[in-house]
Amino acid sequence: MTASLRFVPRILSGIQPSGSVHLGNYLGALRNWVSEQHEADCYYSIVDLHAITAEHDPRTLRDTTKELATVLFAIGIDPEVSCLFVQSHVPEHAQLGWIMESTVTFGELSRMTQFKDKGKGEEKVRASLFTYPALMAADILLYRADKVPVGDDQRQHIELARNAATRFNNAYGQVFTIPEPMIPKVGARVMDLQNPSKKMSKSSSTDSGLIYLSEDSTSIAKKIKRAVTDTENRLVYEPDNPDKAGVTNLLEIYSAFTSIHPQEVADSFTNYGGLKTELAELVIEHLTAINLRIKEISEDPNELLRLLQIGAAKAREVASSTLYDAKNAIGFLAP
Ligand code: ATP
Ligand code: LTN
Repeated sequence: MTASLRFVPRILSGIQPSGSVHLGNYLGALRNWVSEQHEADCYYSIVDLHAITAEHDPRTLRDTTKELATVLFAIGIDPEVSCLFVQSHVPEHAQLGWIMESTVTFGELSRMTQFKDKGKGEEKVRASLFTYPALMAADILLYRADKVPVGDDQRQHIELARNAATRFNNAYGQVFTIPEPMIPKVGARVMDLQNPSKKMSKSSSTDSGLIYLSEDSTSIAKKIKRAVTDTENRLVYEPDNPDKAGVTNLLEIYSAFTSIHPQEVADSFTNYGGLKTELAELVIEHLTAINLRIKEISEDPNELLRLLQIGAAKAREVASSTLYDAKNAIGFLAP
């Protein structure tokens, strides 16, 4: 009898411990991390090296790293199935990061829109914010990942990782797998509730436009009720109409939670108030369950650290083997 061989894809993704997890992270990326666990060989990283590309406070970084690990286990990352690790526990990332900085060009990095948005041409901006996409390429290529689940804002970075892998392979030999982005159809870009022309972001200056995964019900209801819409009170789904950005965002969040097409959601409500009330109920129902798990996991911090150590050991097995191949291909003398 011949065993049927099924190709199991490798997945790698990352999230920065730079603030609390919000609905954009969840609907754009993290939900997929959970659902992919039984379909693929998954490696998920809390990318703390990326979190020091902007000004930061060391104590806060340690706390948000633990908080993020807790949230990831709470939403359903299963340590028995997937590998969840902290990036700085796996030193191979920084080493391959340098090799990737020597693979991509200044011109390519200069074209990254995220740098242009966050760096704003300021003199004080950290050099690592500029080179960060090279480190992100290393994060992905170390695991020879086939797919990378991310929100739409990361599309350009994945393209850079693909170009870097192709260039390296052509120059020095086949070492890396060329990764594909995995971007959800709905929820790929959740917008700020107060400023719907901007994506919901941890680094937003005010948090009234963000819904955090650990937020309480009263505050969620209040934020959704106050979400900016428009003065027309015409409930239609017009994703390309910038004047309708607020209501489009609410319809798309509703759709992401229910799998009902945003157009159909729009047809089923007569006014913004009704849509907001039901959306708030949906979000609260979903997040209450996650919050209960967060509380349970927070009761045993040592267990959390133990699970992260196991994750790092598993990640290093794969990462060290790829790094060895890359160093050898590029011409470094083996010690
Ligand atoms: P910042 O906005 O400060 O850069 P962030 O909120 O984007 O931080 P990250 O750690 O950079 O958080 O992103 C984690 C994942 O969440 C990435 O895959 C990213 O694409 C996704 N993501 C972030 N914001 C959104 C959003 N508003 N809508 C959909 N996906 C998002
Ligand atoms: N750059 C990403 C976070 C990130 C990442 C990664 C995502 C760092 N390394 C590897 C996917 C794969 C961000 O800012 N959201």
